[in-house]
Amino acid sequence: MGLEEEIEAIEEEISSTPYNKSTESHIGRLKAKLAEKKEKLENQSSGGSGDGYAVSKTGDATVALVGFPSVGKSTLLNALTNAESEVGDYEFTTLNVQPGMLQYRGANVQLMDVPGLIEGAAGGRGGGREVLSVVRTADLVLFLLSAFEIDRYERLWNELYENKVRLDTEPPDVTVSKKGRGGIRITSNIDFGLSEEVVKEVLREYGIVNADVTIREPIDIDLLIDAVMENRVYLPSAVAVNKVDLIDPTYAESVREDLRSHGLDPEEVTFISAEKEKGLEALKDRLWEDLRLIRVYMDKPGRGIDYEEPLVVREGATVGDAMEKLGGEFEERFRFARVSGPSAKHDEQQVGDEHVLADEDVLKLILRR
Ligand SMILES: Nc1nc2c(ncn2[C@@H]2O[C@H](COP(=O)(O)OP(=O)(O)O)[C@@H](O)[C@H]2O)c(=O)[nH]1
Ligand SMILES: [Mg+2]
Repeated sequence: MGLEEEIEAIEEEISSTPYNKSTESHIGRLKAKLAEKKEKLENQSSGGSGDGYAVSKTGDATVALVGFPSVGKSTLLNALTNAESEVGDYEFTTLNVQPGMLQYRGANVQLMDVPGLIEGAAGGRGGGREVLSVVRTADLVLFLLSAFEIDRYERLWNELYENKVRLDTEPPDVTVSKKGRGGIRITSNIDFGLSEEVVKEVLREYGIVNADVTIREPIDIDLLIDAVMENRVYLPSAVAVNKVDLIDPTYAESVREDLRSHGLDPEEVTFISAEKEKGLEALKDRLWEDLRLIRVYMDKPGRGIDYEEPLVVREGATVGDAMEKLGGEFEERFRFARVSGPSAKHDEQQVGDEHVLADEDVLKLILRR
């Protein structure tokens, strides 16, 4: 039996086995085995070369633009960035990854237009694997949907899930520290929803026989597998609905209904027309928010405050992080900093490198000579 048949057989067995306390361990083992086999299949079909799609990450953040062919990805990229992406009336106009740089509030946000993510992409068909590898390295996934095909959201989401991209969720709060001996010891203050036997079965399936396992939140088998496997990526996502210029006002409510029926809140979605350049400011704003970027204006000795080209860092960044982004030498010569603006108690507050910055702070570094 080939790998693909083995995978199918396991999938079949899982779906035909009723889930209850007595079958839980068995299903746990099957799911672990399935994840393992899929991994193996992927490594086989990747063939090692991985050519052509290595678009390097540059700028302050990267957004992967994900959508079916012809939803308007190239049109949007052209409207938002300096890239020239081919726009076509037919499917598959974008065959390669197209990067473009969006300048917004002094930040450089790299937008990646990736070829249509089609069903089966996670299995390696249609260049989907390369698409997915680009997505995995992004800081945010932007789903682009056509107003007329909202239902495709689920298929896109599933492709990403299959490729171990977990959206809008934190890693499961489970730690597994492998040990030399002592068997598997499970510690938890809560009823985490699985029997200890299942946890052990799943771990054993991955060759873990000695470990301290701490479970701090309710989990299921899939989350447990996520916790054990180290190759899951956790990304935020946003949704834009394109081609709204074609929507008749009377049809708008049915689009909102469509969104709700696919688990999307219409209030959280950005409605745009890439072609008519409508809604693009709201979209940029949305990306900015979701990427959690903040601007820090540097007060440079002798040159004053640079409001033109802010240092762009992530929310939660400290003075130390800012220095790291500026480049090495500052950290070594750092004495203290003076901060004015939203994060400061008063103007020119003296702070150390642990101080957490906020959007539109003014930062002056006081360095040793
Ligand atoms: N009416 C309308 N057409 C659009 C819009 N955005 C894209 N299109 C058209 O949809 C087709 C496919 O667009 P394209 O950007 O190539 O889609 P891609 O395959 O996702 O890159 C082209 O004919 C575009 O002109 C829009 O907002 N409104
Ligand atoms: Mg295109």
